[in-house]
Amino acid sequence: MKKTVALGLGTTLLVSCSANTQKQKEDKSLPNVIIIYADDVGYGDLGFNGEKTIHTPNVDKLADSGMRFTDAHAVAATSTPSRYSLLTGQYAWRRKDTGIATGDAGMIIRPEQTTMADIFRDNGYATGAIGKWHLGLGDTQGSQDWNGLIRPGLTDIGFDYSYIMAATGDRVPCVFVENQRIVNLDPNDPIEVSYKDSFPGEPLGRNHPEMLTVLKPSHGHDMAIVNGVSRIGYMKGGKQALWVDENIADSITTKAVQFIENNQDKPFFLYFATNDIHVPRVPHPRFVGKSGMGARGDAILEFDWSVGQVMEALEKYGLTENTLIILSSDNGPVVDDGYQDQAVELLGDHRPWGPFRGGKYSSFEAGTRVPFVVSWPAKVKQGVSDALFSHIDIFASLAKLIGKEVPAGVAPDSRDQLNALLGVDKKGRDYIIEQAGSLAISDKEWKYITPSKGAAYSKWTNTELGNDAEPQLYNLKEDIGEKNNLAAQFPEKVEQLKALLETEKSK
Ligand code: NG6
Ligand code: CA
Repeated sequence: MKKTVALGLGTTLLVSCSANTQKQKEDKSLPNVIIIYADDVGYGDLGFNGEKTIHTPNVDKLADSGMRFTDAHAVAATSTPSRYSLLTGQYAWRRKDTGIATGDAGMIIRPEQTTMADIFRDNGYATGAIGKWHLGLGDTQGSQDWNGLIRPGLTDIGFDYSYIMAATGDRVPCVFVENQRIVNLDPNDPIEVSYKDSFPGEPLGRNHPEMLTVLKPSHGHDMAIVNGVSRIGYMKGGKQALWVDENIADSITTKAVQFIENNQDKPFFLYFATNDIHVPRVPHPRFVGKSGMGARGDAILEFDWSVGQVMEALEKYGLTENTLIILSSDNGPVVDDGYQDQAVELLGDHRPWGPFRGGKYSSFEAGTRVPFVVSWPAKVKQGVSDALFSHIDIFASLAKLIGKEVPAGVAPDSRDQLNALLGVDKKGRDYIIEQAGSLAISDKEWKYITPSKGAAYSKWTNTELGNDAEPQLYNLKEDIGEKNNLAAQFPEKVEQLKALLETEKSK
């Protein structure tokens, strides 16, 4: 953007740098913003939360440099609804189509919606999304042109640059998509993707266990075979474009570092969503065996390495001081999520869920209470905050930070909690809503989980899902492990939280 500055004596000077670059240099309140969004990393999976069982020096250094939160929550206990809510500021449960997405889902966030990235872009920031996407691409399920420009795509929802995995590591297509085109695709070997029908002649995990030389499923994941690992969904062709699982962290981290390098002179917003530690966990050989905990622990070390690379890049370009980093996870932890990777056998004393009950998929606390760090050396003090915080508020808080008014109707559920985010207000929200099999609401002291007909326990993932046909009420102050259901003893508290939730639902 060129800006004409009027000088005295009628002279005009053409200033070739963007207005915001200048603004940033003068005004330290306009920082770069990076959201490092881990996948399935639990509250207890990182060293800074007191876990002595795993060594995460880079993440711990980041936590030491800023504010560590003890009561911060992803919006949901699985990926798609959490990510949808984070980027749009709307609770995913307001929409029916925000459950765990297939790899050929259409764009769940529609171009006409205003995302967090739009807010940054409209304010002169360079914006990028790198890593796991899992929010659909193209218009409708199965209609994408995987061999051409995939539209609509991330540029339609605020991201200037994108280098993404369409869904998850365990879902086809197993390729990177850069600026809406599959990377390294040979036009003579077009790619086909389906979540309905298998492709004749293509071997499937369920029929060819002998081809599963890298990982075998423990449940599900018995369709397309890519790199000796069977996945969810069917695909054919595109051989040259297939990612190498061992190199995913390297590939996306390299792109994140490049993005920082390319945009070092202007304010940028980077959504860096790691593949670690989601299944299939196939870390690079340099991490294999290093945690003593098998692939899951090694993937945590790989995540830590990625964080270290980002921090190093900021240091190198002199951006550490004025870059705000939010590090968190999309949902709580799971140990066996569908592959025989020895995560269960080698877990030892490690407690991915920390002191909380449940895990990924669960209405109990470990479903959404996730690691959360905010580092911004120029503004955020070092310390610990017990503020009640939800990812739903990151949208409005960051908009406030960069001085951008959120237009009416945009991010309807997101509230300005900037002071909590920056560690100044140690109280945070009055209440948060957590989404898993059913909705739960917590005012920090009390938590109410709405009755649900869902299973109480998943034997596949060995998770207590938190579902119960009866209302559940826990006192988190005295019973952090949610062991004693006090609903019968405190009916008025149940009624109060239930009414609050109903009011939110009717909005
Ligand atoms: C489940 C998958 C699990 C994981 C999850 C989504 C099976 C048996 N399990 O359906 O492996 O992919 O979906 O995880 O297929 S998330 O973190 O992206 O929400
Ligand atoms: Ca996840």
